[in-house]
Amino acid sequence: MDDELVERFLEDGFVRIEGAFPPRVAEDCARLLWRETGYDPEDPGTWTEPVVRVGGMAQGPFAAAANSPVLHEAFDLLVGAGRWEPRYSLGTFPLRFPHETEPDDTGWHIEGSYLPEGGAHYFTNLRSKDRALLMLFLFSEVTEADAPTRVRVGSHLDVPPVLAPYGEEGASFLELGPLVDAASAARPVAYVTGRPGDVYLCHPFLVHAAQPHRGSRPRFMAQPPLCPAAPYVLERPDGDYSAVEFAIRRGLARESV
Ligand SMILES: O=C(O)CCC(=O)C(=O)O
Repeated sequence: MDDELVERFLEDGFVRIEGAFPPRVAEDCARLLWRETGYDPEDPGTWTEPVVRVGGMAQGPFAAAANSPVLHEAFDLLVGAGRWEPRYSLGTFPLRFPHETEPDDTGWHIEGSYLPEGGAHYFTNLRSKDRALLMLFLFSEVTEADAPTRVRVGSHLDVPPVLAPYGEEGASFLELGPLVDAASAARPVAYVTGRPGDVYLCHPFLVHAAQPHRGSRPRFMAQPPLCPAAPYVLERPDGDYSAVEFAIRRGLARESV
């Protein structure tokens, strides 16, 4: 099972952990998130914006969601034991509401991970500085009708050659967006669907995009990073690469498939 999870992650760039945290915890989180929106869950007339972005949330249920034994085990498998930082808050939350208005944040991209000194936008570099994983936590039932995040399957392998020329300095997610979009355009698309309590663990370079919500049920999700305890290393004399590092090397054709 562990080998299968790692293989799927290497190939697809993500794995879905079903029931990664209890549905009761997801319900508690959703209740706290509704409170942040100021909207009435029972009255769609109050859902005035297509997207409400909620920042960090550190109440107990969010810390519980991020620290289940099954998630910790998966972090060890994908990032390496002792190489990630536990997190006790979650965020940000792009909460999507059924709406006629087109949201302005549906482009294909990878996440920015760190703010360079004096910079205005988040950057990413080939070592994925400051981001061990991209994680997608579901707090509502998400079907294809509920504006699931779109992901390009295997696109994490297209991104290392795009990042390599930028070296250690990296580039902003704004600059990288069109480049990673073009590099991964031929990949098949999958949808981040599932039940409250499911978590998708994604390679930091997985190309993904939001979409407008034309359904009826608000979609509640968090997309926090897992932060590294030690920087990723792409040349290890002992060959002890994590799955994330191994995939970056594979994208650079330093590892055979
Ligand atoms: O809301 C979504 O489905 C994805 C949002 C996203 O990728 C982002 O805000 O960076």
